Amino acid sequence: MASILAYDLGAGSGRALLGRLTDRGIVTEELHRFPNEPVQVGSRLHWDILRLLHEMKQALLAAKHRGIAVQSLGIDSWAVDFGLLDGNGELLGNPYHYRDAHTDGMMEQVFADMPRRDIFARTGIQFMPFNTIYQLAAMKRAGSPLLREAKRLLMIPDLLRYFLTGERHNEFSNATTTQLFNPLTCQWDPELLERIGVSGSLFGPVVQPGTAVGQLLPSVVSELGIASVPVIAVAEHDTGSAVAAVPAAEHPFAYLSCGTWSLMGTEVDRPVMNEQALGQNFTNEGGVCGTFRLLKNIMGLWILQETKRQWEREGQSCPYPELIALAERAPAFAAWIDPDDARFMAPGPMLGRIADYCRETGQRPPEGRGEAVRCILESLALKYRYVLESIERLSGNRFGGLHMVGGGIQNALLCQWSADAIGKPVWAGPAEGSAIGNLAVQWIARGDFRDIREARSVIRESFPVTVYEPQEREAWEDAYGRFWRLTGLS
Ligand code: LFR
Repeated sequence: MASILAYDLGAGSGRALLGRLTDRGIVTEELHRFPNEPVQVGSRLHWDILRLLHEMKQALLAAKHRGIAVQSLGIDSWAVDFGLLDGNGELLGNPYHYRDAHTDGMMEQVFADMPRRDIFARTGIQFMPFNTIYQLAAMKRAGSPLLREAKRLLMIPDLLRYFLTGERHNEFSNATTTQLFNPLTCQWDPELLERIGVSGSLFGPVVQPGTAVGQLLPSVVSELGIASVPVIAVAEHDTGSAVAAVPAAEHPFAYLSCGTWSLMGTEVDRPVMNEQALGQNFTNEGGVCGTFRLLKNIMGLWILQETKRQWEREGQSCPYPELIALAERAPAFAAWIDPDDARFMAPGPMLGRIADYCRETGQRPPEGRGEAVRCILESLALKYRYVLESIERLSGNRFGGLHMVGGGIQNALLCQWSADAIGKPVWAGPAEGSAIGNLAVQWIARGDFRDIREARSVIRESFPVTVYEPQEREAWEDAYGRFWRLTGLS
C-alpha cells in the first residue's frame, strides 16, 4: 500500500506523518517528531533552519529503516518567514523569526509610501507587523547586506523543498501571506515591491497547491541511501493545510485552526476585499483548489505556551494536564485580557504583561497558576465569540457550529469553553489537521481523490470528531457582555 509523507513544521515543533489510504479510510502514523526551537543571537531571533532540514532527513531514514518506500512528500510550515539565496544558490544567513523586533514600527513607515487602503486593495491581506513585506522593508531600511546580495527569496517550505530538490518555486498559499502578492492578477505586485524598494526578480513563478515540483536531489538520495521521492507542493502554509482537512459536510462552514495561533474564519471562492474587511483587519489567504480563507489571526495558545515557559525558567515544572486542572478549579470570570493586545506578541514574561493589562482595565491580576491559566483560556474563548460574530456579519452566513482542528483541541477545557462562549456546538477534530491536509493535497495531486470535497469526506470518515455542546448559557452571555466592554471591542 502506497505510503506518502507529510512534513508539518509548527513554530514549536515539527512532525513527519506517514499516510496510507486503506479500505478503512486514511491511516496515519507519526514517523518522527522534533522540537523547533528558535535561537536568539545578540538582538536577533532566528529559526534554526538547517536543524529542521536535518530532522526532516531523519524521518526519511526512519522510513527506510522500517522498509517503507515513500511515494511522495510535501512540506507545510508557518507563514511569512523566508530565506534569501545568493547568486550561487546558497542561503544567505539564518531566516529571521517573525517575532523578531526588527519590524517594530515598520508598518507605519510603509504606510507613508503606500496607504493601508491601497495595500489592502492590492493584496486582501490583514495588517500584521510580521508580514514579509514589513520584514523586507525593515531589512531595506537597515541597509541589510543580505538583502543587497540576495538573488532569490524562498518562503520557509519553499526553501526546505529547494534544499531537498534543488528546484526553486514559490508556492501560492504561502505567497499570499507575504502581502506582496495580488490575488486578482495572480502575480507578485510590482507597485508594492517598488514602493518598498525590493526587486521583483527575487520572486519566482508561483505554483498552485498540488503541483509536482521535482524529486529528491541525487546528493540527498545517496547521503540517505534511499530511492528518490517525488515532491509535491501542498498548501505549504500550515493554516491552508489545516483548513483543507476540516471535515465539514456543510458549506459554508466556520473553522478554528487551534495551535500556537488561533486562526478563525470561513472558506470563500474569491477574496473579500471590501471596506468592512479592511476596517476589521480580516485577511484573505490563498487556499487549495482556488479557495481563499477569509479569516482573522487570534493570538492563540502562544500566551499560555510563553507563560508555561516562564514558570519553567523559574524552576516550576508544570505539565499541561496539571495546569488545565488548576484552571478548572479557579474561580470563573475573575479577570480577562484581550489576547490580541500587541503587548502579548513578543516572547517574554507574559505574567507581568497580563497583570499590567488587568490593572490598566481596573481588574485584580490573577494570582497563582490556576487563575492565570483560567484568565488566558476564558479570554480566548470570549474572543472567539467576538471574531465568529464578525465573520458572520462579514460573510453574511450564520454558522450552526464551529469546526476546531489542530493540536489545541487536546485542551478539552478550551473546546468546552469555546462552545459555551459562542453558544453553539464545537466539533473538534482532527488534531493533526495540517499534516492531514498536507496528505490530502498530495492524494488529490496523485489522482487518489477527485477534489477537496472527496478528500474532506474521507477525512470525516477516518478521524473521530468530539462534539462539545454549549453549557451555562446565561453565565457566558453575561460574561461576554462584560468582556466586550472591558476590552473596548466594537
Ligand atoms: C500558524 C501561522 C499563521 C500565521 C502565523 C505566522 O502557524 O502560519 O497562519 O499568521 O503562523 O506565520
